[in-house]
Amino acid sequence: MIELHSQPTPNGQKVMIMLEEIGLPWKHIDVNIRTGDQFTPEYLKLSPNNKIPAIVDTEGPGGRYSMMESGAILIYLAEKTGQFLPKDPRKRYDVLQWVIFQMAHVGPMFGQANHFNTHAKDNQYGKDRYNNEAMRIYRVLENRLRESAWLGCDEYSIADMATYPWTKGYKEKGIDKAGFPNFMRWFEAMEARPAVQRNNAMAAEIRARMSKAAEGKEAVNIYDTKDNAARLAEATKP
Ligand SMILES: N[C@@H](CCC(=O)N[C@@H](CS)C(=O)NCC(=O)O)C(=O)O
Repeated sequence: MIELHSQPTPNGQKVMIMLEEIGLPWKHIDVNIRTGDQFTPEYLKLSPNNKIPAIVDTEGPGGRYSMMESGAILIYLAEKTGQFLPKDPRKRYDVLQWVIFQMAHVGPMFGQANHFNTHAKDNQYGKDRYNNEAMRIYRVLENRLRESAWLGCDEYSIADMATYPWTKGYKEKGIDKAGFPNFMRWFEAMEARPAVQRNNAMAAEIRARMSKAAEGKEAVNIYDTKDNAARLAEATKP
């Protein structure tokens, strides 16, 4: 059994898609980062960086095994099941490059763009820096998908699952078929997959359940980095 300790943000959803694709038994354990669940001592044992997602594999290497970092989790699940990370060395390294591109660029830069657009609207420098970078990254995706059916290689892989949830806001960025035809072909192919459709439905259900459970609880400002550092220090005091 795989326990996914998470919330359906893009980083949480990429693991949900993989779990739906591989068909291992799994369950979602809600960790609400808006009410500070990521700072409990129990959760910090799974994810010392106080971020979601984390998994626990009750039948991992040497027994119960936990891990953090969504890219590492995707590679782990691919290797555990022999699915969505090709065995052929060239294809395998191609897929790993694009998984790491997602982890190093798509997620962090799109995340910063969302942050400045939503929480620092007066900061023109921040908005320009990250919105421009997000557009450059969409161009990298378009160029890759012009030469390759899927992001990693000619097969659907964990690179596609890692990237898709981060690109759901493409319309707000002005991305369309005229300017980004290969990205759009790929995005539509992603949304045609039953596992992706199940993820999208489940993500909405889990979000509703978590919002209800959070009613009346005090919120944590996850954008207050000073408060985050203090919470981590307090939770992990020797
Ligand atoms: N590189 C990490 C990033 C994880 C991450 O940033 N998670 C966010 C939600 S998408 C989070 O848990 N934030 C809570 C916090 O900052 O306290 C991964 O891919 O797993």
